Amino acid sequence: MSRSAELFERARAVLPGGVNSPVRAFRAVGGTPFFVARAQGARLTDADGRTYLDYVCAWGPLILGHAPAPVLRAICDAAERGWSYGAPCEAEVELAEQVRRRMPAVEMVRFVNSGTEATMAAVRVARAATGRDRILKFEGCYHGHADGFLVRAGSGVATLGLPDSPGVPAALAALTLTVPFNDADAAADALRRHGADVAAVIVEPFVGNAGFIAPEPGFLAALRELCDRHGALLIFDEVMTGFRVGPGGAQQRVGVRPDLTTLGKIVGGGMPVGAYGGRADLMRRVAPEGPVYQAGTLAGNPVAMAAGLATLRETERPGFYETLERRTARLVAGIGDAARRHGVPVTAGHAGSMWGVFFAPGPVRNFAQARGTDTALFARWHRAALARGVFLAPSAFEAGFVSSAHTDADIDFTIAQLDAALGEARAR
Ligand code: KE4
Repeated sequence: MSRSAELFERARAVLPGGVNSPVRAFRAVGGTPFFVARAQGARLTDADGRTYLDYVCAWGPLILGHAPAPVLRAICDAAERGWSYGAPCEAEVELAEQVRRRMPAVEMVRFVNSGTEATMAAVRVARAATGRDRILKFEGCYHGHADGFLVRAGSGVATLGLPDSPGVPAALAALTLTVPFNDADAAADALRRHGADVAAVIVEPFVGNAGFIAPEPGFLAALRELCDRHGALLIFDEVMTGFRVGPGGAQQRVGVRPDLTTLGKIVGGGMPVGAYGGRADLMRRVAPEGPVYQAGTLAGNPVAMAAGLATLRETERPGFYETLERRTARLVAGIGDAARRHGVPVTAGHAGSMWGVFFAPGPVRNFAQARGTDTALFARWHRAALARGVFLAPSAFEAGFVSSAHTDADIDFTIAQLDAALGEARAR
């Protein structure tokens, strides 16, 4: 028995499913998850000494790859000054100023410990500001595991094929309206019927939790216009896209200004950080300046702030995003070419260094179409890729990522391995 298998057996005795987050259990792709012993750059090494080129990148935070020297140094320097103060420190202010500089729509920001906390709090602010209770989300979008969002959600909810989640009161779920992504007419119709009660429309501007699905031209601008027409607030959930699809996130890439933005992942450089922010008039409602309560023992943690600051600083190097986007485009094109050579229908796309592959002729413009793709082939491809040393997200309903640690040689190697893996997967 491998060391990972031994660890997984031990883990399942004390951790539900043997993991601390469902998607890590490989339920959708089969096989036993490997346990990581160490990680460096673009590679993970498991407990049995096997190494993998990593395209999960901790589900998005590691845009610089694993343990980049500047971030490691910042973490160590910060930790030597103590690692939890329970009182404000300069790093919190610095990171907030960096976020505002990169995303001018985020006039004020509050740091929390996860993307889930960020979206929970952003919706609370929207409900307080509008006096309304309903929210509108899009099928297949995942905004964390707060009750109101576990309605036709993506990511692990979709991966495990869960209809929604037990434990969410029907009365609460009823406050969440859902319509298909990329369907502005459906959103308009929902707001025509319920607009007077809708506090906010929350959207992943580029979907990464139903697989990768890009917004069609005009879709996000239409949501902006609909929110203005119905007095609802527009929340861009940029936990995944923030600082990933471009220096200023999706809102800069598509030129649509949300009222509130949620962040996570990259903003903490892989340490536990989430953030919500936006219009100052809305954020000034947050305690202690206003009455909307939200708090957190470890919020603004100095080591996490240092990791976020060092990460954002590295992404400002000349050509950083251009190089990432070029390598990602090459990877996605290589996968598409391989699939066509194998006679496998494929729909592949990317935005910046966030990418995804569906085995279907396409287009895949929403979650229903994503669910109609060949997820069984994806699962076989995942396993064959893993055996060849390439770690893809263990679900067709997740996105992939490229980091600045992935070299052109890594991309070439990956294309060759994924080509062979697809040939094997198709043959089965
Ligand atoms: P966290 O609470 O996991 O930090 O963030 C929730 C969240 C909110 N919004 C978006 C757009 C997200 O992608 C996420 C979390 N993403 C998943 C990956 N699909 C996290 C991975 C996991 O659940 O283990």
